[in-house]
Amino acid sequence: IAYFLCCCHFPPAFEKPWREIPWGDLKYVQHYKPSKGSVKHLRVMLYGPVGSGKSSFINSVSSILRGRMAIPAAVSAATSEISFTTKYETHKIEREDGFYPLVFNDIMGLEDGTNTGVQTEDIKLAMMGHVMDTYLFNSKSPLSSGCLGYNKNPSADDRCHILVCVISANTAETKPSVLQKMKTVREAARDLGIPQVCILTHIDEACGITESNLKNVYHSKYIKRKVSFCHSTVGFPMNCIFPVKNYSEEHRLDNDIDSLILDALQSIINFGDDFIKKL
Ligand SMILES: Nc1nc2c(ncn2[C@@H]2O[C@H](COP(=O)(O)OP(=O)(O)O)[C@@H](O)[C@H]2O)c(=O)[nH]1
Ligand SMILES: [Mg+2]
Repeated sequence: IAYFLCCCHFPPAFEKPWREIPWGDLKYVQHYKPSKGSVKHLRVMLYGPVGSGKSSFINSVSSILRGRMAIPAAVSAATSEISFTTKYETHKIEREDGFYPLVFNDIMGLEDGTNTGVQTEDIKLAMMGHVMDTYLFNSKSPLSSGCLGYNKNPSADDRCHILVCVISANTAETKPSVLQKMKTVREAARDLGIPQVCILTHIDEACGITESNLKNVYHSKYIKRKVSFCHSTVGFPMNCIFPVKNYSEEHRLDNDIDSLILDALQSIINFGDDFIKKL
């Protein structure tokens, strides 16, 4: 159906890709160390609407780095409207000698309405490192100083070093109230000087020629339109928006899936590390 839609509305493909097809570098990610010795790990915070693929992105990165499928973060059913992740949890990725110096926080999805989903106030506190690991977000009342789960003196490791907005290329449109919440989160990050990138997920489901061959991603006019949309509506520079396909139903690793994710991850690490240098 996606292919049909793509084809009906406009010719689906550019002859020349509009961006070079990346060959993400696994070694770069595997050998990364925060450039400041006092910082144990680079902390990546993911936010975005429910079902956009935040947990799947963490799982995908984990699988790629471990060289096999891994399921550390619970993935919700595709149709779920209510967010599944309510706990503020740091996801670490194992390696032979311990853990990678790269950790992820998947905050509860941003939902429609004011009393559902995680409150943007809580997201700000989390970015500053004030939310303790395993804290259960309460969608009715934000965390405040003095509460259990409030970290009064966050270390450089507790802070978020890069914010990643996760958007699905396969949803018709994001509700205005959710867009508004996303804007608030971005503005808070901007005020804290935290760098930001955007990943555009579900590119397989969204576009037929990309689904049939992931190498077509930068040939697809449909995906380019989605990237331009993120640029104009959400305000990210074009070169900070990365189309990816998360692992969802595959049983084995795939080079093309890995490449796109590693390409995004390399920028996530570079920008995050720039922030660490300034701490
Ligand atoms: N086809 C496809 N499915 C995806 C992709 N990313 C996530 N999914 C699926 O979308 C659903 C929601 O993903 P999840 O990671 O739980 O979203 P979250 O709410 O943002 O954490 C799950 O069924 C995933 O398997 C993707 O890039 N392509
Ligand atoms: Mg999730």
